[in-house]
Amino acid sequence: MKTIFSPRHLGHANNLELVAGAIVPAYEMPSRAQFIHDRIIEVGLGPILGPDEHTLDTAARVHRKDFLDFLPTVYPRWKEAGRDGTALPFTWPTRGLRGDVVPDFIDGALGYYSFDAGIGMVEGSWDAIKSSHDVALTAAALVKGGERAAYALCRPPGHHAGAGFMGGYCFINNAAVAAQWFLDQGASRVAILDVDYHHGNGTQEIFYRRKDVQVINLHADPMQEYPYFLGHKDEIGEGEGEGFNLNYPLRWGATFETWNEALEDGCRKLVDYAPDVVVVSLGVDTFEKDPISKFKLKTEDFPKIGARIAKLGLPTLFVQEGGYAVADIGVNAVGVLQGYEGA
Ligand code: 6XA
Ligand code: ZN
Repeated sequence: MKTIFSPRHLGHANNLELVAGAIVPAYEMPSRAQFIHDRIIEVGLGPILGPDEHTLDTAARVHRKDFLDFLPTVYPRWKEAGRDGTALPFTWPTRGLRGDVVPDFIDGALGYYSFDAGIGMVEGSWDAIKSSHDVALTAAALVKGGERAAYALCRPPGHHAGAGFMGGYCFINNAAVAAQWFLDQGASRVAILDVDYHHGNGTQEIFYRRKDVQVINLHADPMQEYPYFLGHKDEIGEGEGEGFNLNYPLRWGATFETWNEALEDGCRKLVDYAPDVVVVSLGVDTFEKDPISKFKLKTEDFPKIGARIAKLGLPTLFVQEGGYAVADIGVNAVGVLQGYEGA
């Protein structure tokens, strides 16, 4: 399997986030991608290629134009305000406040275009975000070009980013942009299978009223876990999209056995949908040693996930999302890909 990877992710570094009452170095750090990159070489998964430059035209079909215009301006405006370090929001337009007016000053604009403070940005962040988007589209083109599967080693990740907001380390929704690109290239239906520990609220929001993209999410129950405010079982899609959004919330402590039952059910629904292509939002933060999650998947389970996805018999694009047990992330993420290749 070919991997698309950009060293430009390295510019998105030294970020801070708020965890359990303290400002700490963000778990979403550059070494994550480097460990995966090195593991691909170690096991000889296949060539690692750089991305081609892509315009944001496809992104503009799943994201709001004003949001895409805002992203590259964040850090310059942060500096204009006399700051350095990490640009972070601290106030949001929740119930009872106005969510329809973008404040002029950067602090307000950051709150307007985000849903949490997990989106620290530094000088090189926009370039990394854009390269991550390019990685996804370049890998998608490989699949469209006839590869059975391809791996987009995206960093930063994307599945929490919605049409008009960022959050949870995510800025542009790479998987959503890739799904839209497949449709624009002639696919009739695309399925997104999100196996990250966290609910892909952004992906769900983007396609919630559409039937041309089926969104299947396996994740920790939002009653217990981030992002808390989306990901329940009764969210099935709306209007034309009714029935095309499937959530499998699982309680803390879920083992592979429990998790795999949800995967099996999701795969059956996916096969019924008969998509032309599958986009896998590949998070490996379901791992038992992940520092920010509470599922119990073991290293030996990850190849089984890849093998099950291979059994779908569909062209597959893997898009990297979360995973924070940095020393194990390479083995686990590449384990999924090896399981796919071996099946
Ligand atoms: C809150 C946790 C962000 C989780 C990001 C993630 N600071 N999403 O892994 O898949
Ligand atoms: Zn996650």
